[in-house]
Amino acid sequence: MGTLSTDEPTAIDTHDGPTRTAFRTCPLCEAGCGLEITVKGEGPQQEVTRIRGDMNDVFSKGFICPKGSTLKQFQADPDRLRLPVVKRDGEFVEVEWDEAFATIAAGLLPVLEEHGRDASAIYLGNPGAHSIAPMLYNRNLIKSLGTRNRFSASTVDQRPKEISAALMFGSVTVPVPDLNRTDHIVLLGANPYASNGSLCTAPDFPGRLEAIQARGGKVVVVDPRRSETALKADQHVAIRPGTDAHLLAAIANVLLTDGLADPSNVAEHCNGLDALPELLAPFTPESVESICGINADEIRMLATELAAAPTAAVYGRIGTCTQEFGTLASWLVDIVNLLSGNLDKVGGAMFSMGAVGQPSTKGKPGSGRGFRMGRAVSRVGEHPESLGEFSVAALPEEIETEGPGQVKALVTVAGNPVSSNPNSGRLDAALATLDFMVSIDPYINETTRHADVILPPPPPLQKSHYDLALLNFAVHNVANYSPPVLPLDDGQLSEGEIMLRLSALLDGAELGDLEEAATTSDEAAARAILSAATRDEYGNVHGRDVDELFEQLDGETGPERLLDIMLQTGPYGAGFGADPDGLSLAKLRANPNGVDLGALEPERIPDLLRTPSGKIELTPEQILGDMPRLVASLDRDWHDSMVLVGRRHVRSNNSWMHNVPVLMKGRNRCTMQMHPHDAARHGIDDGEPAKVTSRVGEVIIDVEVTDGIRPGVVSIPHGFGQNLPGVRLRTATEYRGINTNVLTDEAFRDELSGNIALNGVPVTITAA
Ligand SMILES: Nc1nc2c(c(=O)[nH]1)N[C@H]1C(S)=C(S)[C@@H](COP(=O)(O)OP(=O)(O)OC[C@H]3O[C@@H](n4cnc5c(=O)[nH]c(N)nc54)[C@H](O)[C@@H]3O)O[C@H]1N2
Ligand SMILES: Nc1nc2c(c(=O)[nH]1)N[C@H]1C(S)=C(S)[C@@H](COP(=O)(O)OP(=O)(O)OC[C@H]3O[C@@H](n4cnc5c(=O)[nH]c(N)nc54)[C@H](O)[C@@H]3O)O[C@H]1N2
Ligand code: SF4
Ligand SMILES: [Mo]
Repeated sequence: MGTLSTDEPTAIDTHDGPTRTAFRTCPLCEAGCGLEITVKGEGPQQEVTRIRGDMNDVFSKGFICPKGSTLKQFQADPDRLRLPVVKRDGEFVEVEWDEAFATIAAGLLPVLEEHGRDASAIYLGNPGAHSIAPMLYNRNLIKSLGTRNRFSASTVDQRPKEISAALMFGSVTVPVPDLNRTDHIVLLGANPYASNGSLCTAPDFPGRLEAIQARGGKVVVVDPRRSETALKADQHVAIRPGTDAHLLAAIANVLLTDGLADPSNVAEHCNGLDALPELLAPFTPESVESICGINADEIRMLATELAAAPTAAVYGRIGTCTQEFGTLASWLVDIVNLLSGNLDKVGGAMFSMGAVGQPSTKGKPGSGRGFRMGRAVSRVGEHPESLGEFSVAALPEEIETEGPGQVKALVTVAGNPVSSNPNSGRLDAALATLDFMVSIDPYINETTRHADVILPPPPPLQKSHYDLALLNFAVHNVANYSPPVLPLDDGQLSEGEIMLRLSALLDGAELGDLEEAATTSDEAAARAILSAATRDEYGNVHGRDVDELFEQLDGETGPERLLDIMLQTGPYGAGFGADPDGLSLAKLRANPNGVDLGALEPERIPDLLRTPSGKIELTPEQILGDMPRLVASLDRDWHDSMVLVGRRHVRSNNSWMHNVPVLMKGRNRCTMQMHPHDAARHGIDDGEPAKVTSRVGEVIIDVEVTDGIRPGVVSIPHGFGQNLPGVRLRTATEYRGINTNVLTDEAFRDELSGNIALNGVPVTITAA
């Protein structure tokens, strides 16, 4: 464990002067950069005058991207909702909080009473993973709503990786590339120069890649596009979309058949090692080369170099997840890391240890109940559940299809599924038919325009922050808490309070009692976490009295109280006095630039395993069950259609930062990239519009002709196309963009996980 400073903060200068400096982790992407924020004035007159990278942040050390400083613009955005809005005669009207909750009680509760709880659905979006209140209180809301129809952005994102990791290791414990120490990295389907990384928390990911090169290592990028990251890499492998599983299976096969595999460091903790050669035998470099569009010698070389490098890590992200063979590709990333001798080793694929703990740090080390999925199926399409949710593929049909359990009411929290989910035209139409919809969201956008009530959370500068989820994927162990930079406005509710009051309403509390009921359920949440901790025989407060511990939490309430408990009972925790040097919220408050908890530790296996066998399951039955699909695809004609993939830009963040003028300046970024050969074949010139058609939809978009994309592939970024009736985003709606998810298809998905294949979508293109 690293050093814990107990010095009083010197930089947070909240005393009487007119200018002070505050520190806050940026919540916009997974990098979690530290921001240094200058605030002028006092009381309600306070104003943020400057935001820059925090040079003293223990993790980001001053790094910041163009989005980080725009928290100020977000705060000031006149389109951002300050008060709830309710729809009256088709128009949104601003109301006080009490009236908003009364409107929900009058509109939502009767629907639930008449049709039952399963006539509702909930959709949880991405910013909820970057915001402390949804992280802590989404579960209350889910429980209070009491519906089986639970959805989130995870099934248009990382669900395949969560499943493959949980099947192998027994809980959602995802290895991350040891960026800081590796000699060789292969990135598949990730463009950290734009995204700043994902399922791998690493502020200044680009700088960390350049440092690998500077120390004589090699960076290889596997991507159908010559992305910003590919441009800087030592080698770019322009793979055909959707064929990463084929490539990785062939690499694993070469490691096995050429005697290059050396999993000795973890072999004794593995089940299924012996089965791998036969399972992977169909995937030779020769059998996959024309499918992947990568020649067999290059595939062999990728394998040889992985084996030969002193340390190496393979990292797969969104391109490997949101595709047809997402779970197999995700599984094979870890198989290749393991076979090349790099799993759980310094410089290889390692495991983070977040300070709030995770399933792999709780309970008995070395084994557990393991992971189960498919315990329920959705009503209409019989989509299997995973991690308590159904695939978003099921959402539109659950709303459209009559019968008992038809979804008639929807709650969204930090989500914009009309923008982010597949076949968005269908979902958009379905949402218009709902009896009632509530959104916790700061904007009236593509999705929330269908809501009857929108409850706006305070903006980031007015709320506290701790990356509960993302620090479990960090390339260096750190902990960092940020208090709100600015106080709440008069009468404004915190996001936690909004969520708890909505839960209380759903639990049957009277309108006049919501505040008190919220307080009670927040206390119950704190006691529940304490109680679980005292029951953990291997934890640091085992056997202690919940009341005694609860008394010690004096002073903190809400998310802070829950966070304090999690920190104190976590792997570095103070344990309510058990270890005076350990972590607590007080310690984090005293260290506004974060606490360094040290480099990732090797040899976490077998302790972190939570499989019933106490082994890494290399060939779980679900994976074996999905392999025939991959084998069958070897005989498919992969050349018969143009396919669509996505991309991200550093100045854009999914669907919801397009209202920040400073980020939207410059040339149109919502273009379709197309190779010159394809453009010529289709008779389309650079800058001209093209009509793109898929099974489910059609768009017209400007073409950007570039040799930076594989022939046969076109790329359109997601998150654009705000220009719909009723949307109140003045900058975004003026932008020349379209929603690519009009084209993506809920029927085209990774069958095992239900994750949508947003990449590799067959499309037809004509000049428009
Ligand atoms: N074609 C294509 N589609 C994609 C992707 C792709 O690569 N290609 N990527 C997918 C991925 S990885 C993801 S994660 C999803 C994202 O999908 P979603 O999570 O559905 O959508 P976002 O665009 O992130 O929209 C977030 C919403 O949260 C609101 N919001 C912002 N901050 C807060 C806050 O602090 N609290 C609350 N309550 N609300 C807030 C915003 O106003 C917005 O309405 O999109 C997916 N869709
Ligand atoms: N600036 C910015 N940063 C973001 C976001 C954002 O919208 N903007 N979103 C955040 C979110 S929610 C997420 S999940 C992360 C995602 O972070 P990343 O995983 O890094 O996602 P992208 O930047 O979209 O890069 C994905 C790359 O995969 C390639 N690709 C597409 N299909 C395939 C395929 O079949 N195989 C392979 N090998 N490659 C393929 C694309 O060409 C693209 O270059 O980014 C986060 N950070
Ligand atoms: S990379 Fe940019 S958006 Fe992401 S956390 Fe850092 S400053 Fe924020
Ligand atoms: Mo995402």
